[in-house]
Amino acid sequence: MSDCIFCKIIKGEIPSVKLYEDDDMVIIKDVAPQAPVHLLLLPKQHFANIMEMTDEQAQILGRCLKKLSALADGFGLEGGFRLVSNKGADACQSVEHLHIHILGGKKLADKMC
Ligand code: DGP
Repeated sequence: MSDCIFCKIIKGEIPSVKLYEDDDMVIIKDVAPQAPVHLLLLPKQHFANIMEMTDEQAQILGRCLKKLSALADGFGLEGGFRLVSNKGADACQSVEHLHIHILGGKKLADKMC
């Protein structure tokens, strides 16, 4: 999508710290980290959130999460991590391209909100 900031990051039109890339996704560092390790998993296909996800995109996302499980230790997440995907105004979603926050690198708060 031409005006989507994450599509531009995926295409390399906006710089980012890219830690991983394959045919399905990129994993980058979040520009405003909220934990010692704060990464974003960006599926390469543009869809705004899980409500807009097709069955095929759901399969791709499943592959991405499976791959993440193999990569996590290499990202400094040996102690565990939290996955968050904000959807809509109440969740304060600010970028309308589905993304999974990957948070860790310390003991996280035991309450989500
Ligand atoms: P959300 O609120 O779930 O839509 O989070 C969007 C996240 O994206 C937020 O943590 C900041 C991050 N972000 C926004 N713009 C950029 C950018 O240009 N580069 C990087 N690396 N992260 C960005």
